Amino acid sequence: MGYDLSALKQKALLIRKEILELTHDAGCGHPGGSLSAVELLVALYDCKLRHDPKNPSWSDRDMVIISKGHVTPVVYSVLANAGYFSKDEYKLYRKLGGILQGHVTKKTPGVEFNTGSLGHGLSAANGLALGGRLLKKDQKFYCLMGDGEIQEGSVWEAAMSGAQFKLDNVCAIVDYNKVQENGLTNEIKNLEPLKAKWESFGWYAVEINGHNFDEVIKAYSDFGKVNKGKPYVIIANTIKGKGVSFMELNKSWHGKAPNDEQLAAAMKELN
Ligand SMILES: Cc1ncc(C[n+]2csc(CCOP(=O)(O)OP(=O)(O)O)c2C)c(N)n1
Repeated sequence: MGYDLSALKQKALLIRKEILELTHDAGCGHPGGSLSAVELLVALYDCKLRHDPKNPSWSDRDMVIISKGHVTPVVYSVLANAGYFSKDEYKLYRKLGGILQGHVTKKTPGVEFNTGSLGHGLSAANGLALGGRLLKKDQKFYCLMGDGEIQEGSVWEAAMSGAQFKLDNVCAIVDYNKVQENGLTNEIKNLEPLKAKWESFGWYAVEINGHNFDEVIKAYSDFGKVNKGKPYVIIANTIKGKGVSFMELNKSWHGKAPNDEQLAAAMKELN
């Protein structure tokens, strides 16, 4: 899979700035878990996904389910930069009547499934993947989840189903940023040993640094090649709030917007 690393890094920087601007301008939103997922989504949309932003309902497209549906700043920025809709829509982010709601909905071109209530996306991805198989389509189905989210039992029911039905067209991505809404994930409900846990549920698991484009792209590139008969999970070690020092690993930036001064400080740091 050929790619231009410096262009990807530039894109990631732009997305980080837009995450901060979107939340600042709306006065609310979720910057922490958006900043941790930047490289995961940029690499997916730019290097791996079979999609057509001008024709979001193309019947042969790969599908991405954003199961951690609160991270709309990163999702909307990635989709707008891919060409799904105009950045003019940013003005109506989190406003009634706009297409960019606070949690992902199918009002937004490029969004496949409404979420916000955590723990449902993997089941949706499984169902879509079974449908794709029945229709004999060569589609792939991705599902982005948070580490706090996967403490939910419904995720592990879906994990069992994925293995039972041998859904090797499903790729789960765990944004393992170590922090959930109220504290450190492994202090609230320890996930370790996480890779072994997915493997014991019958998945092909890889663990990577989710901010390193080379590792992220290699993980996507291996999906579909190495996991015959098994669903595939990428456990991506990331940092909540990545790129803005005062937000990094700080639970208070889970769901809070930067004010004018904080935005200026964050932009200065990113620049
Ligand atoms: C079923 C459900 N319970 C609780 C919430 C409230 N909630 C929103 S985000 C969040 C924390 C999620 O943590 P994590 O999955 O680690 O997300 P990230 O750190 O990647 O933002 C919680 C508890 C919810 N949206 N859905």
